Amino acid sequence: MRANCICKILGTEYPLLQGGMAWVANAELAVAVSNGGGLGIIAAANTPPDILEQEILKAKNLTDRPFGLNIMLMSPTASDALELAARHEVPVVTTGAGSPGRVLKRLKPLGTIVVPVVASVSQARRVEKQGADAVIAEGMEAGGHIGELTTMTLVPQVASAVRVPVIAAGGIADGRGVAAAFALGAEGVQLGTRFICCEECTVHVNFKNAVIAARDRSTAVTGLSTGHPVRCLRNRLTTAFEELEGRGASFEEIEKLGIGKLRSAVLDGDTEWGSLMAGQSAGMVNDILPAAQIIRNLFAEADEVLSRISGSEEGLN
Ligand code: TUI
Repeated sequence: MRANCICKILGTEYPLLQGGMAWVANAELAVAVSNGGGLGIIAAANTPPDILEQEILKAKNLTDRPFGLNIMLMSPTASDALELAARHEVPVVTTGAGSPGRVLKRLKPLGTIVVPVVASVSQARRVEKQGADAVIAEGMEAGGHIGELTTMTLVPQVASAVRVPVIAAGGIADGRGVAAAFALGAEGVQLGTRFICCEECTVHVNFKNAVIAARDRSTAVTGLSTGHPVRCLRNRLTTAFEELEGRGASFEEIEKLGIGKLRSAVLDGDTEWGSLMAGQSAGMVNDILPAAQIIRNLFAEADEVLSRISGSEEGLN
């Protein structure tokens, strides 16, 4: 697969971004992905501004290549992250979990590339009007906070609705997924779960092993009743959520159960009660490799797939 317009927009070798995973996507991971030819991303999430600033400076020190910052718009620290992106001239900003109007207003005049995650056609249309450089259409196969539509249905509908380039996310972990995303009209891909299992990712080894052990039906979506659906690997925490939601517990009681659980999964390796946010593609992740090798393999395999299905002597008919 050749460099394309996404590579030009992002300044990368491959049309690939790493997902902005809260607690997981730190400078180490972002640098590994950027040095491997993709766009590494630091997740601002709820990180205190002084610590986030150190991560940005660390990434600047460790790579000459572009990297990005993901701003989670529901976070109380989103405004601080926005100001840090402006002050440190972070080349690319992705946004998630909300409407990125103020991010676009603040950063577009500075020349920052802004790429919002969208979960519907109407959100894609709106951010295009507001000046987004591209959109990431994320299907509900993804891990963490998700929308309703699948990648298979969302990506082509978004691609038909907007003129800006579309990047597909959700459910992609190998070259077959990359090829499929391009077939659906995407010009780039974003992967999160696959990069949890790269050598440079600093999450607790128990979390990595849980992703590797995951099979096709190992994830569950909780929080549908509170309007905050989140996909995680099944464990005692997701069972407890299901039990609370099943008996119609209050919003507060359900939300309270999740507090601090992502941190305990990522830092302490608590696979029983921690929030193991991961996508359905966990079932396809079977090894831990350097980020650069993951990226090379993805695009080599995508090329093989595309030539197999387009160039075979039998053809498709
Ligand atoms: O944001 C994500 N995934 C996330 S954020 C996160 S942090 C968290 N921690 C604890 C509990 C809950 C979350 C974990 N995973 N993905 C991007 C994404 N954005 N998915 C869906 C959306 C989205 C939703 C609504 C994008 C735009 C949107 O717009 C609303 C509006 O008003 O337009």
